[in-house]
Amino acid sequence: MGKTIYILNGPNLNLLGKREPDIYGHETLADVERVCATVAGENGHAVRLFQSNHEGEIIDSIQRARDEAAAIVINPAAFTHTSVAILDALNTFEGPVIEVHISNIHKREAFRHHSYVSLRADGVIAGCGVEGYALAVRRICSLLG
Ligand code: DHK
Repeated sequence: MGKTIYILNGPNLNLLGKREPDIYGHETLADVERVCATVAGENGHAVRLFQSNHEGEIIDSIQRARDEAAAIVINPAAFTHTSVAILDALNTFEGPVIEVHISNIHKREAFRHHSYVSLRADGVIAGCGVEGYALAVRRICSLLG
């Protein structure tokens, strides 16, 4: 039976396509949603994409995922490097979690090299542009079977 995959996005990703396109590219979050839905659909699953600039709202969506989703793809954006609360929320979720970064955070400033979320993530994709989301959904689909 088809399952739901949550695609969660942190601060400033609502500006994807307009924000620092040299780093984050020209595609928008709507493009990300479309590609993720296609990959999930090919495997009989569905996606729900959510973005917030507010840490608490991301935590609320992770808690909702406990009831509504079989897996999570998350780009926590800047909260990657700061949020123990998002890590704690992800630790309450039982399904697979893949962490995505559009840019290669390891090639950037030192403060971006550490990720709290990686302590929970089953896989991490960085530096593949927005294509990283599709790769993450593909991986989730093979984990879900
Ligand atoms: C997005 C952000 O907004 C940054 O704060 C992260 C991440 C990197 C990305 O590459 O998708 O450091």
